[in-house]
Amino acid sequence: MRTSSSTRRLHRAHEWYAAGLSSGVWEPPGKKRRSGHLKGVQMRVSLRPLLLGVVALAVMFPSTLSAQAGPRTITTQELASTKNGGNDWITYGGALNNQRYSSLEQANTTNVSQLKGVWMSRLGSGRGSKYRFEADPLVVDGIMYIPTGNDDIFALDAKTGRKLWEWDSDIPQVNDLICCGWDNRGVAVGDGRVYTGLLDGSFVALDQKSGQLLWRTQLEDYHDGYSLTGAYRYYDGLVFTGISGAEKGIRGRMTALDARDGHEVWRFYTVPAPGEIGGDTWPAPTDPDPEKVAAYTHGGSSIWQAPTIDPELGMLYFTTGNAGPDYDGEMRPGDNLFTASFVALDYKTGQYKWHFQQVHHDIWDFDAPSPTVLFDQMYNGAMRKGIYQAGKTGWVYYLDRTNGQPLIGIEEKPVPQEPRNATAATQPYPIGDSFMDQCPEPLPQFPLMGCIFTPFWDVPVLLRPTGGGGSEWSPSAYSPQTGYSYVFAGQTDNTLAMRYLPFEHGKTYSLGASVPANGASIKSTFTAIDSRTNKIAWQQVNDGEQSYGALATAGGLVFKGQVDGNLVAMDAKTGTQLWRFQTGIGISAAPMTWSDGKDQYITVAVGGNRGGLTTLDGDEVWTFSLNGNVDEMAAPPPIQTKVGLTGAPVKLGDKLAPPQNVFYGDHNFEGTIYVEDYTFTPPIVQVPTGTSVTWLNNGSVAHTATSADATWDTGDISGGGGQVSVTFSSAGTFNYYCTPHPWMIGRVIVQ
Ligand SMILES: [Cu+2]
Repeated sequence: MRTSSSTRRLHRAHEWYAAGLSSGVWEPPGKKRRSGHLKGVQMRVSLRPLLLGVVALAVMFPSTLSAQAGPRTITTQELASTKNGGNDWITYGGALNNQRYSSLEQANTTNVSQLKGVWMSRLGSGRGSKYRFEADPLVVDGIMYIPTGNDDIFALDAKTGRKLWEWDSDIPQVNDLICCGWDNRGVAVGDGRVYTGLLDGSFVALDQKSGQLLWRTQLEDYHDGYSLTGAYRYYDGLVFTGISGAEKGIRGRMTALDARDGHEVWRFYTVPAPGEIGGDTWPAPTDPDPEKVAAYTHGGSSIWQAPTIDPELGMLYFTTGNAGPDYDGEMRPGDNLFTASFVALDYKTGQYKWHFQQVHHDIWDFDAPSPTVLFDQMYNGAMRKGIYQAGKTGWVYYLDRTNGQPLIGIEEKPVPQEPRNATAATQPYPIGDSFMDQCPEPLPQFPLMGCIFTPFWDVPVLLRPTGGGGSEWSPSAYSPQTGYSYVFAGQTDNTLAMRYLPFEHGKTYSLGASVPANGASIKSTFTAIDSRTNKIAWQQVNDGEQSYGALATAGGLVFKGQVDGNLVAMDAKTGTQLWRFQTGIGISAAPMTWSDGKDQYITVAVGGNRGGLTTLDGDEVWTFSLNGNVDEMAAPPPIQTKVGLTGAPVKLGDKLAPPQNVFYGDHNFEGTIYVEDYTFTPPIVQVPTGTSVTWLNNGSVAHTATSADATWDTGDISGGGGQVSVTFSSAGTFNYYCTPHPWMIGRVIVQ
């Protein structure tokens, strides 16, 4: 039985800002009411009658009539016949094909410059640096369903942002086994229920009308490293979910649950056992090394996304994450199916249909987290059923979804070898253009560098792309109007080296080391790739981290939310920017669009935790239309455009969190800063006045820790275990560097 956390509820307040409130009267996020949600909202409205515009007046008589009559039930027939978003947005990505394409065209290239905010609603959930706000909402008959990074589910009146119900997940707040931020990328609806996976490894169904919990199925125990961080799909009486945790020693799978009661109907392991299809791409059971024999049991292959479904072919499609352990291939010689792969299954039975592996024996964290997209296109005079996915490699892979064969051509080519990391002899190279530059810019501290598929072992190699580059989980959009795929990429350099860690149950199982490439530029691309040729139609190169999610419309537009807080609209044919709106907090979610039958609306979740020099807490949902009258907000602090010192300081006793733990596993900071060639770990520490801080040099050459204000200097600390301590007797913030290697930087905050 669930118990409600009353303490946390006290801090939860649904805040709401009506149309007509200009940015001048917008209240800062810190001001929270402690009254009940609905009461607070109604009070706010009645206190501000003069500020309310025409649209806001509708809020005083909330349009809950549809809710009282019961929300419309999404049926399998409607899902099967929906090819793109229309008045409603009934499933993740707008349709089972995940195209993120809407037939709405009221907002178009001629008038999009007039778009303005209609409402902004603060959900009072999922605020804080550990969370991400990455979901696009569903809209059914004017009711919006959206999850937050804490897996709390909200139903909002889509025209006003007013809350109709909230389901509080009450997931455990102490869970350091979630890989990449607390998030939920989108719920599913169908048969009168709302479905979602939770970070604690369970899956739930709620009553679509009331938000009441109907059933809960525990897929796995989160203490074992499993979490559900994806988006979810309902179809034909089944709900489909992947599972994450490849960095924590899990074995990935796709699971189908019965939508009525949550019992498991089938499961498909994305890491096959010996004797199963693909089982021979992992070490054999006869291998003399027991660690290798066991490799498949924690072989990773997370599924980060909602699958796509072709109702006519009866197939379900998804792509998979990296092999476990990341970066260390010596424990798992072989191609390691079905990691970093497309997989097609019979959706009713989970039976294997076909697969296509993007990266053999991945050692670079080149998993495939962006969602698959189904589309139809002419090739050589014939209409073909296609599927594509934008990879972390920086290529789009266009395949025939009936059989997994390339539509344009993908060549296996020999790649550089590193026998100690058991590298694959060849890798697939799609014919056409990559949507990013696949080679790093030189940095003085890294004599070893290389373009895509360059291997590494014990010495850090500067690489592009790596795990954060190419297309991240960011959903692309596909426009049948242009035939273009709109894809995102991080164009950032990173370093990789292998560091062995044995598998330990319930611990980080990611054996690479990543030395910060201080001074490297952080750039990203947004590219229209022509699905007929896999060539670039147009491309933008931007400063800062990649954005997360696109929307294409029949109005000839492409929308994207940016980490700098802007929602932008572009001409889908040319990429010309036609409209921009500053929401005030970074955006890490895909926009979507819907209509009340009269006006077209654009909605986006604004979460803000990415790409900024400071942590921006966000829990806002913004909705726009041509009739809106809410103005832009002030811009947030500038986004980071160079790799350097960022993030929260590590205090005495704190665990070294990723990426600081890449060399040192699950160590705590106890006053010792580890020096390597060429990095300080942790880079930013905070200690009380009077603390003695020790620099321990595990590198091979001498380094120093030299205060930038010349108040202290360790002098040379010899490699191979030399150490020097400095006692900080007065408060201050000390930036320091290594004299012979000035790109090595750190900070000591004394309080
Ligand atoms: Cu140095």
